[in-house]
Amino acid sequence: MDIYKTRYGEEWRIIPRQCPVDASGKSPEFQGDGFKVYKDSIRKEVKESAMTIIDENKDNLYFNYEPDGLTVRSILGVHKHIMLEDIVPDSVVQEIKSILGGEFYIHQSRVNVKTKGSGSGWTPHSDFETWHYDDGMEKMRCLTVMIPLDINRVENGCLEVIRGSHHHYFSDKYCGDFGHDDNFTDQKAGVVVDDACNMIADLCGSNWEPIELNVGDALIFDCNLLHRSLKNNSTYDRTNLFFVLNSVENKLKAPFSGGEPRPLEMATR
Ligand code: 6CS
Ligand code: FE
Repeated sequence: MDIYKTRYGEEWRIIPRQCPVDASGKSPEFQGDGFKVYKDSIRKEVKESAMTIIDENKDNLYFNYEPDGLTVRSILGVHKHIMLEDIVPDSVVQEIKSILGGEFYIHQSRVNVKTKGSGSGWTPHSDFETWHYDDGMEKMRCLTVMIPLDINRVENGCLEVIRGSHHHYFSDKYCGDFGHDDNFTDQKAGVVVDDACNMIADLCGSNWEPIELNVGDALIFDCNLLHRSLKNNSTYDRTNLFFVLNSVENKLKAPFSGGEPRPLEMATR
C-alpha cells in the first residue's frame, strides 16, 4: 500500500506523517523542529577543496541548468569524489545514524549553485514528496545534511523552512508529467501552494523563517520538512553542498509514479 500517495486526483491534501522522526529519541530538537544547525563544525576551506574536486571531475558529474539553459543550477553525483566523512565531523554522522535508526547510504549528492544576480529560487516543497513519487522512496527515513560553501543570508536566497512542518505531508493533486530535468530546473509537480503552506503553518503554529548560516556551519533537515528559497538578488554567490542520507532499510523501490526511474545521479539505486 502507498501510504504517501501523491500527484493524483483533483485536490491536494495534507495528511499526518505516518513514520517516526527520530528513531532513537535522543534528538528532541530535530524531532520537534525537523532541522538542527551545528555552528562552527566544518573546516572553513571547504569551498576551495570542494570546487577543486568538482573542476577535476567535471566530465563525470551531472549538470542541471537554470531555465536560461546556460547557468548551472545543480551539480549532481558529487559524493563519488567529495567524501562525506572528510567534511562532516564524526559526532554529526553519529547523530544522523541515531536519528535514522542505523546505517545510511547516499541517496543523492549535489552542489546547488545560486549565482549572484541570475540564480533562481526553489518553490515551497518537501523533498520526500518527489523522492517518493519519482524515486520509490517508501518511508520517511531520510535526511539532508547541507554544508554552506558561501555565507547564506536572506539577500542571497538562503534556505527558509516552516519549523515543525515535517509532521504533515503534502500530497499533491495530479498536475501533469514533466521531464525529470525540467522539474528539477523549475518544479511544477509537488509544489506546495500558498493555501497549503498557510494551512501547514497554522497547524505548526509557526511560519516561514530564514536559516542564515556561515561557512563552517552545517545543517541537517528532515526529508519531509517544508522548505523554499528565493532568487539570489545579492552581489555574491550562494553555493551549498548537500548529501542526502537514506536508511539502508529504506532502499528505493520502483517509482510510485509508475514511470521510469530518474538518473542515478538524482537517485542512487
Ligand atoms: O528532485 C530532487 O531530487 C530535488 N528537488 C528539490 C526541489 N529538492 C531536493 C532535491 O534535490
Ligand atoms: Fe529541496
